[in-house]
Amino acid sequence: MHPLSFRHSSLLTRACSNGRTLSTLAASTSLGCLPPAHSPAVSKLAFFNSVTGDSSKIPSYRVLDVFGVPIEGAKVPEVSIAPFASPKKYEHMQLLPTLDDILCSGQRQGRIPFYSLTSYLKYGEEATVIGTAAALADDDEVLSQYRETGVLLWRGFTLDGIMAQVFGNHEDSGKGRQIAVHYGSKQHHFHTISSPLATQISQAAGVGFALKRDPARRSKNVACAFFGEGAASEGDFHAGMLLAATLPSPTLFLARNNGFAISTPNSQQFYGDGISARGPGYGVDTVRVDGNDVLAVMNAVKEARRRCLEGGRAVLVEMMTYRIGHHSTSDDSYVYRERQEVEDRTKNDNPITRFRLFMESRGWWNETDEDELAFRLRRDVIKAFKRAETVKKPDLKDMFTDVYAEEPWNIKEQREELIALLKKYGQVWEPWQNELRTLKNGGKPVD
Ligand SMILES: Cc1ncc(C[n+]2csc(CCOP(=O)(O)OP(=O)(O)O)c2C)c(N)n1
Ligand SMILES: [Mg+2]
Repeated sequence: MHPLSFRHSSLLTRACSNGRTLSTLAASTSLGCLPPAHSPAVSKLAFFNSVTGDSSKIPSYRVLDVFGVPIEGAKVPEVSIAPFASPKKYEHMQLLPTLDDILCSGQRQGRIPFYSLTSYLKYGEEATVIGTAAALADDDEVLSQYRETGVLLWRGFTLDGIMAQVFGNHEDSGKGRQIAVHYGSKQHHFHTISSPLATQISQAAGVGFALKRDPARRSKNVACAFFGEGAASEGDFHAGMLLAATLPSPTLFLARNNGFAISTPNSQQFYGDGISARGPGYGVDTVRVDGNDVLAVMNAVKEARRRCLEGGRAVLVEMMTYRIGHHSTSDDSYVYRERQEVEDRTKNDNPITRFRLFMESRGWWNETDEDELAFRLRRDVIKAFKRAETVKKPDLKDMFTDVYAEEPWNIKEQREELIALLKKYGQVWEPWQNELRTLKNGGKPVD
């Protein structure tokens, strides 16, 4: 589809939009208008259940077809004309499955206790993440779900930083207190990930409002909430959209619609036309985009961001993709979907292949580049993995700090109990002695 079109409901727009068409309609129908909605009165009883106004599905904006060829009328983003910009995107897209491959193997080997929820595993949602990262300013505030590690890496967060978090060693800024893949970095404007689904969506509306109130950042930065279509079933989605639409605030809602919420397919998640259909309900400019087309995602998010800043209000982008990997290391998706379906999607609509074909057609990439990249990424990820394995775990006392300004009685009680246990077993019981040796400061002092 071209050009890129953000839409309110055409049905509602036709009927009466912000009073603009009110006088014309009122004059032509002479039936009046219902305050306060400026809804023109009509004599024909008609129900509606479509934001396109004609019951058709909301279209998806696309630049490249599945063979990496720009579709007729599509605008190839300027930045990709520069040969150096596209390989950067491609490298980051390739880094994600490399990272997942090695970390998932590490989890299976028992070298890390848990690796979950990033799960690109093979190929999947790289275009949604890297296309967005490339379209945002590096200091836009990002509140992610858990599949958006690529944004952090795009902004320069290091592989050592990733590994420190996953291993929970003392170099982790969260001091090893978060579950794996729950990254966060103030420096990279990436808010620490929370496990309870959708909390980031309403928080983003608050962050957007804070940006608007800050003279130094007003009209310069947006707050972005990434979320899956499953998370959009939570009340927080509706609270966040309503808040950002009414206050209003420059908040960019980025839905990754990948077909599943763990084992629950889309058909059991919603009955309407995906997540896009909900945007106009909140008066929010909305676009649906082919999420496996990195250039389309980049174009759409750039324009969405521009609208956010210009109007100081919310915009919704729904990125249509497919979760190729299992949900996490705790999931076997072949229990609830056909292996063939996954293989077909991998083969026929692969975001990495599509972009690679595009770059090759421009003469920016070839087989040698591909081999060199694969070798380099694997080498770098393994090196960071092995290094993190040798780094000490955080100081034991960090377990009790940073959450409360003043230590509450129950935390004090737990800390004192640990001190007593350390005195009793720490120097004499071998399993404790071994464990304490892996900690910074040998597990001392706790008090
Ligand atoms: C409030 C809450 N309910 C349930 C879960 C368990 N859970 C973790 S991920 C997930 C599926 C989310 O699906 P979606 O938002 O579509 O994201 P995807 O994994 O597909 O990227 C569920 C149900 C949770 N973490 N929090
Ligand atoms: Mg999903």
